[in-house]
Amino acid sequence: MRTALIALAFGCTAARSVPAEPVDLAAAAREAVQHAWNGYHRYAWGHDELKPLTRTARDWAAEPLLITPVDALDTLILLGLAPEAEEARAYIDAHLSFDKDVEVKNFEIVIRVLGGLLSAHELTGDPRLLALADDLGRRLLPVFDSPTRMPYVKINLRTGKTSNAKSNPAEIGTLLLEFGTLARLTGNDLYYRKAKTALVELFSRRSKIGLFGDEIDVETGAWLSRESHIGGGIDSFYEYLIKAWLLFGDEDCKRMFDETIAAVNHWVADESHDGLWYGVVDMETGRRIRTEYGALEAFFPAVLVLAGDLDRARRLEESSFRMWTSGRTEADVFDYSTMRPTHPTWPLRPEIAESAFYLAAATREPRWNAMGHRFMRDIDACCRIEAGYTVLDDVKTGEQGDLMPSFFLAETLKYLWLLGAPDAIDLHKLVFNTEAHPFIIPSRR
Ligand code: DMJ
Repeated sequence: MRTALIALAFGCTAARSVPAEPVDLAAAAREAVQHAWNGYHRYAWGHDELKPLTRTARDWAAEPLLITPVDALDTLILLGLAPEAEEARAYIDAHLSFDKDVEVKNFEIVIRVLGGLLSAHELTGDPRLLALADDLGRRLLPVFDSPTRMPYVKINLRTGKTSNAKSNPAEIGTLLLEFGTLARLTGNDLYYRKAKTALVELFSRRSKIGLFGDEIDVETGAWLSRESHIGGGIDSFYEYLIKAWLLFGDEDCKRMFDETIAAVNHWVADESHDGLWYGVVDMETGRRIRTEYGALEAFFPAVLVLAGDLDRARRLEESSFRMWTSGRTEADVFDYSTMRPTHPTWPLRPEIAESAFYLAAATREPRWNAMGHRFMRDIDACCRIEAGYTVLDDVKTGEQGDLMPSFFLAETLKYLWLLGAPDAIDLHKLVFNTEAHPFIIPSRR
């Protein structure tokens, strides 16, 4: 509370003295990882996430699933934080169990926990991490037992009881990288087939103009919302179509991606407001509904880079950066016709840094690294507190909330570090899942 008041009183850039240019972005991001990890370690160890303002812990359900350590483990490994990584790995090995009477969101558990276990297994060779992933994958399989074979939203890890048929393309179509990698590593092809079938079923429900809504009933297959965009509820579905092709060479996914990206660029892209943006349109008619973009949408330049469309990728990242610099950081929802936030929260999201990293890797242009400096500086100024980093409840005032989401360690700081150390990985040899967990491309091992 006190920190929030200080930020409000002085504006968050004045709340902490900030050097004009950090000397080294990779070093700054690595130090930030250490600070964030220390806060989690000190105040929330053994729990899912840290609440850094109150220095307490948050669990997603009645029993913790070690979300932060699992999500952060490959970041600790990649950044060379060996003692921290070893402690996290050993703790996960000894304490993580999925035999719990808890209901979880399939999508979140797949991208953060299944993804984190699989990438950490590939990086360390630890067989216990693969055994945990296999156990989790088996427990999650009943989600696909709907009349349409598209997954339910929630599942009880012990009983396998599923619930919530109201889903969306992101939650249905962001499973193939993890289940496919699990299939490859275990030899159990069922994992691949279930996730791929769900993706194909979803694709078969596209509108006549090739667009998808942002809510669908997985029991009836009927669309519950006709709003089409590149933001939350659809976003990573696009990402997995092209990444499943890159990771597994799946040509069906490439065909689905090519058709979809053409429709999105035709209908959803909006060049009428000073720069390239992507708004919200009706999936059946293409009629524009809102001029809203936001922090989640900022992942799209990365997808455009993977698609080889550097022109759109550059222009959209420049728009995202204008969104960022119009506040203290970026907003979750931003109206690009007024250049004002319509939903001013910012939960330490990674997407804008992720896209800057892909652009830097593809073009080697220094401006993306310069953007990374700005992101790191603003995050330090607005979100860094004694116990870690915390979300912003209002990017206009700098008012802080009380959570350090696990993706801040898994993604945001990893991508900032990579922006500063672009040669640390080879993007031709691995594919990042939507939570920034790297999977090795089997044909390039
Ligand atoms: C992450 O969990 C993933 O990047 C997901 O695809 C979208 N939301 C968060 C980060 O913003």
